[in-house]
Amino acid sequence: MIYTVTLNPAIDLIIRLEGIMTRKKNNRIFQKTQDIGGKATHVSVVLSTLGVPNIATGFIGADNQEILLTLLAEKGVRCQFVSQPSSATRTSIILLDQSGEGSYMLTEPGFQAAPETMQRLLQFLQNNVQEGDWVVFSGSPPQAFSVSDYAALLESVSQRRGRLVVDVSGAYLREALRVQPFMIKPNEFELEQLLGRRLRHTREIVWEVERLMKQGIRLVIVSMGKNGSMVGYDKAVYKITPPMVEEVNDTGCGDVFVGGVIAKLYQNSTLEEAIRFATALSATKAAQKGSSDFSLELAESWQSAVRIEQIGGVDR
Ligand code: TA6
Repeated sequence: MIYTVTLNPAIDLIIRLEGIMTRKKNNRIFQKTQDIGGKATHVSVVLSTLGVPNIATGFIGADNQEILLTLLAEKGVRCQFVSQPSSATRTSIILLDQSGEGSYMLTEPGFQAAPETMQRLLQFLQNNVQEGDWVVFSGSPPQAFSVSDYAALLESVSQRRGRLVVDVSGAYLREALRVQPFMIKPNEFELEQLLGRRLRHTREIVWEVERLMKQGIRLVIVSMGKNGSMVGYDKAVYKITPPMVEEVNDTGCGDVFVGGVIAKLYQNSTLEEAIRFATALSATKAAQKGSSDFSLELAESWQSAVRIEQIGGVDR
């Protein structure tokens, strides 16, 4: 079983504007839609679409939970969130104009998780996670969520010999490295934040991927948007180049990538097969209007356009 943990889910409000967004001008909206947000929720959408058994959990604000739970149910996702009373699940506003330059994302902080809510999630993981299960922590924790609480959730999985996947930033990522997750997926900025310095050349990223693998992280992925990703696995480091696509909405591409990698590895594909598929699937997400849409059909045909080249390795 795979559990996806979204500690701060969101309802994405996708707003599409006529023309190019301009200050001091009436920027007219021509489309407004709601979609799934919060990162690990997107991973569950990919897993459910591919028929991989998974449960979406985490925290959810009771006041408006039906909106997100309905969106997830429509995508076939089985949910067991910890619902916090008198709290609202936040909104992430995704602004898209017609410049083709990518989205603006405006995210609310969301509600603070009460101690009782945290304990309920911890109890859920302790009662359900079994050896060999995957547990995916993806997305920012709620405001004021302590690093020690985050560590307690990770430890509860490690103690049950679950396979940890962590896609988070800052102090939470630093804490996650301590329990040696199976997989991490920082983007370039999050990796620089972790190191406290800029990474100006590809070679520097390769070195850091090699260093993280030496620290015991089995699968290190550094996502680089439309420039693809750097992947470290089994002592080798690969540069992954995605197919070129006409971008409609870049929101959620990283999460679809994570879902694609996990789904394929769970189904015993090789790493190359998993990365090739996930890169193509993530590219199809960029070509869709929503936050959680992608195309399996397009991904199948785009896989051959994904370039994978080894550019480093721990023993090279
Ligand atoms: O990665 C895409 C996305 O999940 C959006 O759907 C939006 O909800 C945002 O990221 C939330 O990011 P955060 O890091 O605040 O959890």
